[in-house]
Amino acid sequence: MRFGDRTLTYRELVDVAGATARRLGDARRVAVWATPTLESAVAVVGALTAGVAAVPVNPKIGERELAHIVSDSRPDAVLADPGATLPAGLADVPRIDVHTQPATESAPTFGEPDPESPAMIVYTSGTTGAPKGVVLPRRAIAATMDALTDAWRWTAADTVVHGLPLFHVHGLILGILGPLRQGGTAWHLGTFTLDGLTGALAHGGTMMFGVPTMYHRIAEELDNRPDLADALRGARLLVSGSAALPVHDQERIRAATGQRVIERYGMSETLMNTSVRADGERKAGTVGVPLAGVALRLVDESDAPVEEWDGETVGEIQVHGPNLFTEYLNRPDATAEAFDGPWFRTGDMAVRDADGYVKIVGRKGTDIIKSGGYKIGAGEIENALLEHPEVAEVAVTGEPDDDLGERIVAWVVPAGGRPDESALVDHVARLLTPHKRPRVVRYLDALPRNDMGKVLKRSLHA
Ligand code: MCA
Ligand code: AMP
Repeated sequence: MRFGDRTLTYRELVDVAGATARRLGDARRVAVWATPTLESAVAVVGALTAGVAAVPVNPKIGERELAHIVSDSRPDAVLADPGATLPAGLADVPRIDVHTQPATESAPTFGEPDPESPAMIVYTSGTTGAPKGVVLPRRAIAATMDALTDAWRWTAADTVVHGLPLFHVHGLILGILGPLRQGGTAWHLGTFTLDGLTGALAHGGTMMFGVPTMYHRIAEELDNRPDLADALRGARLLVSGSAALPVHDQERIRAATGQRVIERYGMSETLMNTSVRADGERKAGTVGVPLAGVALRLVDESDAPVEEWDGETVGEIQVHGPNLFTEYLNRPDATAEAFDGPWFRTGDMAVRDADGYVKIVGRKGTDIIKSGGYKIGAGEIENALLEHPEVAEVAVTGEPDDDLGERIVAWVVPAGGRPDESALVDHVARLLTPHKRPRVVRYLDALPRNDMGKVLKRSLHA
């Protein structure tokens, strides 16, 4: 495992993660202050070793969102880099500093916990309310990893390079645990930069994981960066996920490097569902075919299966398989609503080609925004803005953005005079998290509403 210049061999990781595991005692659940550091990765491997569920927490999290995660998940401790300053919202949670110096004591042995026991709880936004804790059992993580091993011809010879955050499935489960499952190398860049990426791919990286915003930034720079183009050309596999990769960016990367970036499609609740296979046809604009063990169907509005594989008939994607989560923590109502029998309702709308390739065409509702690969619920931002004294009414939408995929727009009816845009932006960043801040604020005298008083979001952009 490598973060910048700091590395741990497998032998060393077993020692330091084992030492961390030993300190967890009879904890049931621990928070991990998920800075992009070796300490965070060791904390998660330590918790997994001990069979204690880990709750990764965004280190830029705002006070309201942190309070929710702490009260909802009730961690017995928080694992952190000794150098990290923790916010007041964690003051009542015992802190365990994670050390990465291999110990001299012999490694303890831990039994393998029940495959159905929770490995991780990852918080994800919904259309309304505060984020929900997705309980991921060990079985789901193992199943998704093994399906990707097959689809990507992923081996111990691979070094995965990325600069993804460690508090979501993409960066943490795929980007750190994935390489460990293979016996290969995880190389985290600390933060995503084109220089860091170029250096890592030129010095042994064989695979890259990124969100479309990262590939867009690569595509924008390729003409000026022959070193970056060379580094990408030498990689075995470039993988994009978390949001749709525009065909235009994929084409620009292919023209400059000869590499066709492959897309895979997943969700916090389902881990990975589909992928273009490393050894399959690399069709642009599709998320490939269902992974081994994953059953996938499209359904119409009455949940009846759409049988056409004609590339035209749109349906909602439903999935089931060993890759699925167990439940939303403390939310049996939301868990029940998310399923149709064994089938999980993804809310993603898609078509299927004659050869089975899935193409995502949109989402069921307007209230989920994907910005920079982060999933953001319009409702949580609206609630935060309504707490601002200068806001009378508000609607939040996403609109297309070349860099972020979608940018968050807040449509505000002021309570009195027009509030300062940066005050509203900072208010959201402080309460929730910086990546949920509106990128644009537009002021209106009134929101368009239907006869029932419901805001007509689609007509806002018109
Ligand atoms: C800006 N900043 C602020 C404010 N404005 N901080 C406080 N208050 C403000 N008002 C700070 C930010 O915190 C950040 O700090 C810096 O300014 C730049 O912010 P931003 O413009 O938002 O960042 P960016 O550089 O444009 O980020 C683009 C990104 C990022 C790197 C692509 O969006 C990203 O990492 N996305 C990955 C999302 C992801 O992993 N999603 C997976 C979930 P600083 O510079 O210090 O950071 S989906 C998933 O897991 C499923 C299973 C799947 O399919 O993968
Ligand atoms: P999250 O809940 O943050 O895990 O985000 C999951 C959502 O990301 C999915 O429901 C999709 O809407 C979206 N997503 C993930 N991968 C892709 C992809 N390759 N193409 C389009 N959308 C994607």
